[in-house]
Amino acid sequence: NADMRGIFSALLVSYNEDGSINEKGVRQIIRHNIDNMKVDGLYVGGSTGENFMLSTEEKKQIFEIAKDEAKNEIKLIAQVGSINVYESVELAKFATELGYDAISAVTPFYYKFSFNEIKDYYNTIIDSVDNRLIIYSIPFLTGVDMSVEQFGELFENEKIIGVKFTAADFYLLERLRKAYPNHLIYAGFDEMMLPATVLGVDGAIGSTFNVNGIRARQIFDLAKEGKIEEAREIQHVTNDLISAILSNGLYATLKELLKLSGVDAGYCRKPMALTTDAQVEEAKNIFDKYVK
Ligand code: HMN
Repeated sequence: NADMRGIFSALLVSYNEDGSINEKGVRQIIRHNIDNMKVDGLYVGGSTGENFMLSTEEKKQIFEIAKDEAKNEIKLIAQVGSINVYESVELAKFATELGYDAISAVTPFYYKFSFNEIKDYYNTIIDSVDNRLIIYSIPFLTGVDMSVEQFGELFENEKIIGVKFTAADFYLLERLRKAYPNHLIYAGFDEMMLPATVLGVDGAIGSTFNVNGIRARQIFDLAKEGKIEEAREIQHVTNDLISAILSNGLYATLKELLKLSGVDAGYCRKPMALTTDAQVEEAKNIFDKYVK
């Protein structure tokens, strides 16, 4: 599974003002990631794609556009998780047939599912396809925390090859790294990429790589080479950028920054709000300072 290491952008999706998918814009975002951000792959259908607000047909359409645009230039991961596990299975089959390199699924959320139910969910999804699965763990949004042993139980299924670890728990990250040296671990918080890389992650999946992919790779590579001070300087600049983005509204600001790079990144999808004039203005300042 070493082919899946590296820097993956969590793909932003361009929506029109009425919430429909702007296909041309999505293609431009993908090209920007490949040509300018030089990413190794894309994580399609994640939080960043505003995926949990979409219909099954829309999710499929985005998987199709991404594969059609990226072809085999980079690696593609399809996030198919949903609390409707039958939808997840349908999407996993769809993405596998399209040729996606791996499937990922968020831990099922909203209801307080037991660990056995979570395990059944993952096995149901991945056993329905000839593919590999990456667990998407993001406790701050899902409320689902899993222990080292529970990850181990999920990893008993050989098709479950890793985890996207979107948490600030570096103790758990270190324990997972030690316990499962052959599984893939992706850092999920871009602002904590340096410490995660020092602890030995195999790659990173992040929203801000859509605009900051070059610095992200520098942090990753320098940290792997043990050049910690240089990596830290770039993490500092990166985090000035990320703090500014977070205070101005994450996805809206990322889209404005893309627009300033000539990419038609569109709007966010309801119930997320349309961007205000003040946000647009602030995005210009952020762009001039950190992105241009
Ligand atoms: C996804 O599912 O789209 C992303 O992989 C999620 C990714 O971990 C991002 N998390 C969220 O947006 C909740 C991060 O890139 C995050 O946006 C970034 O670190 C800024 O906090």
